[in-house]
Parts: sequence; C-alpha cells; structure tokens
Amino acid sequence: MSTVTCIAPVNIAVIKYWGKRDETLILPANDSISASLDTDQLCAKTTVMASPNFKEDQIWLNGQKEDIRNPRLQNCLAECIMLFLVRKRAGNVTQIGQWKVHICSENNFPTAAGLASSAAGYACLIASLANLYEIKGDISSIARVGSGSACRSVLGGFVKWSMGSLSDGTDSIAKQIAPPTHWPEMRVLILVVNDAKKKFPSSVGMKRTMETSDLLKHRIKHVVPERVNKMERAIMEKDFKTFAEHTMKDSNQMHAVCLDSYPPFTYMNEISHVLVDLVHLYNEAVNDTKVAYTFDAGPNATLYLLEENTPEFMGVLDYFFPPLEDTLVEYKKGLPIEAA
Ligand code: 2P0
Repeated sequence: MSTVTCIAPVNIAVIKYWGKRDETLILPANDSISASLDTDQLCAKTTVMASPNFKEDQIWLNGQKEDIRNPRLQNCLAECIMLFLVRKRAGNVTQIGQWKVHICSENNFPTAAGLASSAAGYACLIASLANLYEIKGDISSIARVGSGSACRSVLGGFVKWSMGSLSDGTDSIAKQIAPPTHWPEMRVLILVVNDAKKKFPSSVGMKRTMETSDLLKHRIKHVVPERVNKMERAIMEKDFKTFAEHTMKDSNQMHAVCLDSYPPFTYMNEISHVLVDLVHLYNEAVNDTKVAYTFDAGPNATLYLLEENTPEFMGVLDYFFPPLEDTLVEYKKGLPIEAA
C-alpha cells in the first residue's frame, strides 16, 4: 500500500477566467491572475491510497462517498497514470500504476463560506496523485483538466494562468508571479452574502457567454491583455491603488458579460451591489483606494485590502452590516462613512 496526503489553497481571481475556447481540454479564452490564500486559513486536504487489495477506485468528499465515474475526475486519474507509465517506460515499472486508488478529500472551511471548493479540491487531488506516481514538473495542466481555476491553486502567492496558443493545451499552464512572502501586508475578507448553492453553474454560464456575448469578444481581445500586464506590474511594485482598480473593474466586466449573454444571467444580488457601493463610498470618503471588491460566480464578496486598513474597514462593515434588516435601512438613509 502507498499513501500520500497533500494540502492546496483556495484562490481568488483578480483577473477573471470566464469563457473557454476548448471545453474538453478546458482551455480558457483569456489569461487570468489570482492570489492563493494562506493554507492555514482555508485549504483542501486530500489523502490518496493505492493498494493491490482495492477492488475499485473510490472517492469521498467531506466524508460523503461520491461517484468516481465523474468524467473530469476520470480524465485527471487517466492523465496521471499515463504520465506515470510514460516516465517508467524505460525503467523498472512498479505495479502501482495498475493498483486501484481510494481518495479522501476535505475542506477546512465550511461549505457555507460560499467559496468554490473545486479549485482547491482538484489542485490537491492532482498534487497527491503526482506525489504518489512521482510525476515531476508542471502539474497545473493536469489540475486544469479537473477544473480550470484549479490550475492556479497548485501554486501559492500570486499566480498567472496563461491561456496559451497551442490546440493541445500544453502551454495553458499556471506560473507563480510572486511568492506569498512578496506582499505580506495583503489581506482578504470573504463576506458571505448567501451560502446557498449557486443556481447557475459557472461552466454553463461560461458556455452561454462564449456563444452569445459581443462584450466578451471585446473583453478578450481589447481589455484583458493590457489589464494582465498592468496587474502583473502592480503586484510586482506592490501598487495597491492600481491593483485595486483593475481588480474591481475586472469583476465588474465579468458580471457585465454575464448580463450581455443571451438570455442574460446574474450572480450578484442586492446585497452584493450594496457592498460595491459601500466600497466605492468608503474609498471616496478617505480620498484613496484602500479596499477592492471582487465577485465570482455567486453573490459573495471577496475584499482585498492592506493590513493597516483592515481594522477600520471592518468597523465600517460592522456598522453597516448588523442584522440584515437594519443594514438596508441604514444604507438607504445614506449615513456618512464618518459616522462609523
Ligand atoms: C475565476 N471562476 O477566474 C473565475 C471567476 C468563477 C468566476 O474559474 O468549468 O469552476 O471547471 O473550468 O474553474 C470558476 O470556474 O470552471 C471560475 P470550470 P471553474 O476564478
């Protein structure tokens, strides 16, 4: 029997992946950039066991047995075993590639956190399998086959997933832009607006956007390439103002292309929009850009801010977001930020 355990982080994109040019290989229509969160806060943990005594492959997610025949899961397993066999071709092939595996994966954050767990989950699975089968080199392209955004979770710090140009996807990989130690003052707040399961899976949304949105064509060609360069520079120079501006604009554009799809669909709700307004009002009130929001395929907000500004903004949130009823009343009264 052989056993491996790994952990992998949740990542939150600041330049969004939205749209695939190849649905089978999961090749994106644009580059994206994310930050991986500290694994001592939020992570997936996966143990993979391979044994000659196992009769079949099996998987448990957060203690629940799941269907191992999930096609994306099968693709990941097949890819790892194939790489293992290729690597061992000339050598003394062990039997491990033929053994069945049992996979146990769990998140250390509640499902209620409303975070997409598939990125950390697939990244962790691939890291564990790569370790088991002694696969060296890039593993982001294998994680990508499980879930696009998972390729960014195989690395820590700030990560860029290059869309690549090859039709086989071998150059569609993730690379670290900067390690976690590069910008230690950076903080992330995750605001759970609604913990219900999302009504419209992102893969379905992306497909519709690719097929119907004119704005997406403009975004892919004329917005993202320049924005990615600016974002990389902002990260390297620790320029929070530029980082924040492009993070917010890119989130806004991702949600705009959803609305530009036909039929249109939305992920943000009324509270999400209240949070957007609140961040802009706060930044205007302090005459600086101290907080940035970003929204994924759901109503929950992720805020990026620097450590020195975190206590004050948490005070603002506490003031405007006591129990929901009061929040909306206070917000609609338009109390000045200074009142916090
Ligand atoms: C991102 N999202 O860049 C974007 C922003 C959600 C909004 O990647 O179909 O679960 O498995 O490749 O990776 C969510 O999409 O989609 C996502 P698939 P995935 O983080």
